[in-house]
Amino acid sequence: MKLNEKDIKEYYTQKANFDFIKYLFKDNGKNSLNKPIPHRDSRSQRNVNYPNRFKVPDSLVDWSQSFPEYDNNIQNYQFIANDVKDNQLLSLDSLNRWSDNDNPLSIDWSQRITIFNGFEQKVNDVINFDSNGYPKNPAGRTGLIKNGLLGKIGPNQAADPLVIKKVGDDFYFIAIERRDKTGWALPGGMIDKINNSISTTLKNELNQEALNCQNSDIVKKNLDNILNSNGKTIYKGYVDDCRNTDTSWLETTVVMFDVTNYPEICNMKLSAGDDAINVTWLKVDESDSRFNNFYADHKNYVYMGIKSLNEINKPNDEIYFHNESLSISNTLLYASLGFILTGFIFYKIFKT
Ligand code: RP5
Repeated sequence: MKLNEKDIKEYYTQKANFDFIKYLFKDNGKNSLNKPIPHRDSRSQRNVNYPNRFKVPDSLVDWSQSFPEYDNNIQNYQFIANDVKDNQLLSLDSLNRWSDNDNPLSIDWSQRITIFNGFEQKVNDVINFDSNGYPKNPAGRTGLIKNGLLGKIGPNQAADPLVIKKVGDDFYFIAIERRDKTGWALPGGMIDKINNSISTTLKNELNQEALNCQNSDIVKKNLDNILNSNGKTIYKGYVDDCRNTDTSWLETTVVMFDVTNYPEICNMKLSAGDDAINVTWLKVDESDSRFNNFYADHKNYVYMGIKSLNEINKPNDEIYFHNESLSISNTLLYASLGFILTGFIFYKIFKT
């Protein structure tokens, strides 16, 4: 099944995410709406290690828009980071090899997955390819081609844990400051030969980036129990990551762990390690620049998590509104029936 560009665009602009931001916040979303322009970070210079990208105006992100100047110049905007080139020298079966050879024709795309509409699909079923055999970024043009800093051609799968707690009316979650100087983010990581599933990636990344310290055995055991049983998948799909290119991009699975009712987890020691230089319980607060400039689409995932928690503990006002609107429609229905019946009686009386 091939999906057309319009379907893909509709899905990846994640319109629904913005609607619930409006629903959640009193500012009607004006300040919370961190990405009014889809696919913004993927066209940015947020990653300082990236060369300049070819400028792509908002209106020409979509592949369906003709952009001859882009087509004529984009081959001059190639980038493969040295880390990737070095890794490409390792043997393909080495445990430390995470990169593809720079030859898309050597890849069996029916064995690679992309997350589309929240489901895993074969890349060759839903992704379009360019004339050189490279898969085309489903969210559109980025101003750069080849791997950049990413290992895989096409989708690169990651996983992100959202460990969240409610304190009074406020929400806090575990956030890390990324070592690559791109800001604060969820403590996620790539699924690779070592982190070879979503669940091991979630556990390993959380442990390495945020819990790089001694916690008591009881805390570790409780955390393990939560990570093993209490997760809720809140998002699966494309990530607007500043490392994306036209031919390599990130996709993630975000799993939420609500630890509000586990005081020992809420109070456990956090300590940054691995790819993180800082870690904290970050408050969901737009006036905090760490949260306001949160990495990639991660802020949206936090809001999606809160929305899902609010739905579980929803106050009755929505239900009340629903009943009220139901009773209005019932009133209208009964009034119209009454009107038709009266008309019918008059008709019968006057006819006789
Ligand atoms: C993001 O990059 C994903 O959501 C995940 O958080 C992260 C994975 O990359 P590394 O942190 O391993 O660099 O797009």
